[in-house]
Amino acid sequence: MKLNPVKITVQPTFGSAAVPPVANAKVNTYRVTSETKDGYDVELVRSGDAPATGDLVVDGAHEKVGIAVDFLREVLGRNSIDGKGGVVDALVGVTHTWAAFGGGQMLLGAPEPGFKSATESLDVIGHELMHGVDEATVSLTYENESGALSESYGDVFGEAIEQWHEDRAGFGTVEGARRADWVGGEDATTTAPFINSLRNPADAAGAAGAQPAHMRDYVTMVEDNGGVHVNVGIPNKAAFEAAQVLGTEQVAKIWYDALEHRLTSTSGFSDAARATIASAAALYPGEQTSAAVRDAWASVGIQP
Ligand SMILES: [Ca+2]
Ligand SMILES: [Zn+2]
Repeated sequence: MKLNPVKITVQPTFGSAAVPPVANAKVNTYRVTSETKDGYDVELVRSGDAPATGDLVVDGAHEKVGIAVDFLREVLGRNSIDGKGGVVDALVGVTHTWAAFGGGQMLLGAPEPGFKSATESLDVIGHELMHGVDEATVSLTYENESGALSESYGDVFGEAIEQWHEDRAGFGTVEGARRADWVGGEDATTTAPFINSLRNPADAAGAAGAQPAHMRDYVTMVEDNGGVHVNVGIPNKAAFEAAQVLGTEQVAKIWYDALEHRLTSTSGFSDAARATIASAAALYPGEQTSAAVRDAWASVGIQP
């Protein structure tokens, strides 16, 4: 998959740390004006509640990042990426990536062959924003199983944010989870129908190719940080299966609780199974919910 192939660190020429936190975290969107040896020079093009600029790239970035930040607050009770209400910086016109999160910033580049601007795609923006939440919490090591988990958090929450925004009534229901697309990047691709599929990971059309959907098909490889965009299909499928039984809202809350409270930077798939089962039991008393999570992981060959 094409999203965030590398962790990128940009030395900003401005400092969001200098901006005091606000109750409802706001988004500042900047346009890159020139590249410097340390990063980028930028201009502020839309801030907070300012009206649309009419520039589709600027407005697409600003509004979609805003939706994702609203999701963090309203669904997960998390105040911004850093959990402290910090302003979220989005940069458009970045030259070295299509879409990534790095150095505390959302980085959005130009269209590429086969891809429109990522600013057209809420699930892609949600995916990248979740890398920011991962960085601010567990900071999953970006290789092998822990790296694939980081990718999966991006994919699962990209879909959850999209479902919450597009089908609010269905978000908390099993019916909603069943009718959701569960494919990533469908609004940003021009040749393939989507980048990846949580429902059928083998259908992935991203750069990394088909993804496994079961631990017996785990791919051991050196490239792609140990196949983080390949083996992501396994935890993605587990989350998808859990949502078919519990609805997407519960899965989002359970997976987030595990990230916030139970995972460590070196956690693998079994750890994630154990953590999400424990989070399910903590958030939803009774056996049913945690059993559904356990069954979902078992269906992809992962035992806690
Ligand atoms: Ca989608
Ligand atoms: Zn990613």
